[in-house]
Amino acid sequence: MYNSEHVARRGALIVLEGLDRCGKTTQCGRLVSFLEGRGLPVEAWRFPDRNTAIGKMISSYLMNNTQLDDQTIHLLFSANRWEKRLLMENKLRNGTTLVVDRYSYSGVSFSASKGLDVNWCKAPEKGLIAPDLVIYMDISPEEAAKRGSYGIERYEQLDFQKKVAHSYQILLDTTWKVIDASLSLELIENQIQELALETIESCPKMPLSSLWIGD
Ligand code: Z5A
Ligand code: MG
Repeated sequence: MYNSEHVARRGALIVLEGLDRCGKTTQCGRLVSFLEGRGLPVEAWRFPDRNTAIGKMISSYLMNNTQLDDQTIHLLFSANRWEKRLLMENKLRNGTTLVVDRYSYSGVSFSASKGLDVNWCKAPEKGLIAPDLVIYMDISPEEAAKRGSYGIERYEQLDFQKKVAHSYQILLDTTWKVIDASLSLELIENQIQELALETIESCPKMPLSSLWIGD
């Protein structure tokens, strides 16, 4: 027989966002290791998830091997999140915290930077699970570009990254936690750990909610 003490606490949905090379993947890895070290159930996730059939189409597009119009690739990125929504929900409800490298905000920012309407871009994201914590790793496009030459993937160009930086500012709201991503790895890591622990502690009191419903 379960009583309330035995009901699993839900996990937190923690999302890291920011420009190319701001350090998202590095910090997601460090945060997951830190939380595992504390004995907390946690998994590292990333979007796009290039392992699915849709993810493979996205990957091919990013590597400039296939051409798609802007609307089509936008909807594929969104579908790539939708195909994972139920699994995410189950994991969160079972108490696993998910640390996610890019989410819907990347989807809208990148597509809006190509000139698509922001509200059109948001529409297919509505109803995905709303994050409990969005950390925006703030760095100028010029500073990020100094972190080694850009690779061969689409979007890895300074001019485009400047537009993406502008698009993120349109989405940014007061719930986001903005971190100076030009600081040292350790200083950033400490701030992220603190924010994550606070969120994991407080989020079980809040029900899971949906992204951008009512916008
Ligand atoms: N995209 C989209 O259009 N629509 C969508 O819905 C989604 C994505 C989800 C693939 O993303 C592309 O898809 C992406 C957006 C678009 N295109 N772009 N640009 P991705 O996530 O696969 O991209 P990535 O290859 O992982 O790169 P990244 O995410 O842009 O980089 P990062 O993860 O932020 O940075 P990092 O790999 O952790 O670090 C970069 C380098 O900087 C590395 O050498 C680190 O050692 C160094 N680094 C990190 N932190 C620091 C600090 N604090 N100081 C100094 N050096 C540092
Ligand atoms: Mg990355």
